[in-house]
Amino acid sequence: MTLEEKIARRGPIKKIGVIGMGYVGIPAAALLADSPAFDHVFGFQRDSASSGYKIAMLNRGESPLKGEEPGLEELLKKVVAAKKFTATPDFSRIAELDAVTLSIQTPFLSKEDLLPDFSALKEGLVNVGKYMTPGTLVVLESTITPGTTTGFAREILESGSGLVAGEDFALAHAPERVMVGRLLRNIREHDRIVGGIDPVSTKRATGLYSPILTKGKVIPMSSTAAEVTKTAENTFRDLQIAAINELALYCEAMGINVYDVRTGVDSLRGEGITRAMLWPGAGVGGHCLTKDTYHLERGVQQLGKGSLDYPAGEPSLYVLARHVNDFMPVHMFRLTMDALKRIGRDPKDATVAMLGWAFLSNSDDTRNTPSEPYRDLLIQEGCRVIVHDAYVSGYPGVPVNADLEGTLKGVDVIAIFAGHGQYRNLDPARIRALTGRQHPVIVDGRNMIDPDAFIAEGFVYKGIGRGDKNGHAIA
Ligand code: SAJ
Repeated sequence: MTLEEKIARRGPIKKIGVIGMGYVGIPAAALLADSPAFDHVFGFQRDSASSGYKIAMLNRGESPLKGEEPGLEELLKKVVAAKKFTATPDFSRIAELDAVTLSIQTPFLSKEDLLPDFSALKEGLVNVGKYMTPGTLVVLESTITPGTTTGFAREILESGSGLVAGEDFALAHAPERVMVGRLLRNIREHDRIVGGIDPVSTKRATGLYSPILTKGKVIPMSSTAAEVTKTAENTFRDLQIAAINELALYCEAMGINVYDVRTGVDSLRGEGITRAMLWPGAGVGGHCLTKDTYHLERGVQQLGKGSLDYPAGEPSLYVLARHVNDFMPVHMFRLTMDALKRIGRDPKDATVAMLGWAFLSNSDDTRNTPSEPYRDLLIQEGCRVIVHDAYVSGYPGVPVNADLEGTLKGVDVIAIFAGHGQYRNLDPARIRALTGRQHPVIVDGRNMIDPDAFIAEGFVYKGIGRGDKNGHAIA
């Protein structure tokens, strides 16, 4: 019997499992459970010391995700009350399911050696392989190295179940494309890349996602093409950010304002011309752009097997982009040191207030925040550093204050690292009074303030891309 026949005998997908109750798995499970197309969704979460607490919270209809996620709490309450969603650590329930998705973190152990840490994903796959039955659909939503779905994922599932992918069960990659703060909207409205290991698997996976898409549509392709699509879209975004960051560094060196240049370049529109210039800044953080380039690099190394034709001795453009973006917190540090030199302040006697610890504006997400390397450099230099972020309730080893004015009292330097709305209305006179300094320093890493207003108030100003202001006369 072919896989198609086994799936036809099983009938439409009714019972689903989502492994990994995090930023990707929780909203996906809630939307699938809320769909009239499906009967029940299990959210699988290991009952570990660090994250076992999520199980009870979810079964009370509460979201364990920090930060604003519009509509998520209401939806969880609804599907729990309707008995359509259950969170559980009991992986044996997989035996009764038609489809299982895996949304598990895939960080890197070593970016230099392109060595990802797939241990959590492999553990999830082992659990699926142990209990899955013929005709089941398995979908990887995590961002993975190209070749993973047809590679170790397939092997682990086949050796655990004794079944054969493409004959006894369907297997696909349908990468997540969510951003914190708009998880539900992104899943509903973004087009969904669905890549099966074969057309039958693609068709079965399409049946899983179509019912929860409102504006988005399914874009079918092979599983490897889907893996490259996801890693490439983040790599290209990172490259675009590196391009404008490099331009910002050039503009500083040439004494001009990168935002004038950006407005100019951006004005060439129409006739299919797009000059999509993104925004320069203090760095690139998050769980995605900071690693997906390395998944792509690893993929071409593994799948390309030496057949890549590329200029000899030249580094990968994408990895170079990573290095430029990783340099931006270092540049912020150098701007800070320059400014302290201008006022003759020894860094060992200086107090720096960092505004923003989250990697993204108006969010509480601190994964791979570019604020951390900057803080580390300052501390190495002997500076005293205090951090403000109204969204972030805590961070291991870094006290984070919610009181802005309290944070600014008696400091020498204010460094803006996140684009939180609160930092757009900073009042130069009030802040200067709080610092009690004649010439406080302000380093703007997110183009949040008007340099002239602060310079006129006696501040020493530094800004990413502001070569027109960074050498200003001190008032
Ligand atoms: N950043 C800049 N300049 C910009 C845009 C962003 O410096 O013009 C910085 C941000 O401050 C942040 C980092 O880059 O530190 C990442 O920002 P982001 O807006 O890319 O946020 P992510 O990483 O949460 O979201 C990305 C998105 N990918 C793409 O748009 C191609 C999102 O759609 C993905 O779902 C997400 O990665 C993911 O999960 O892969």
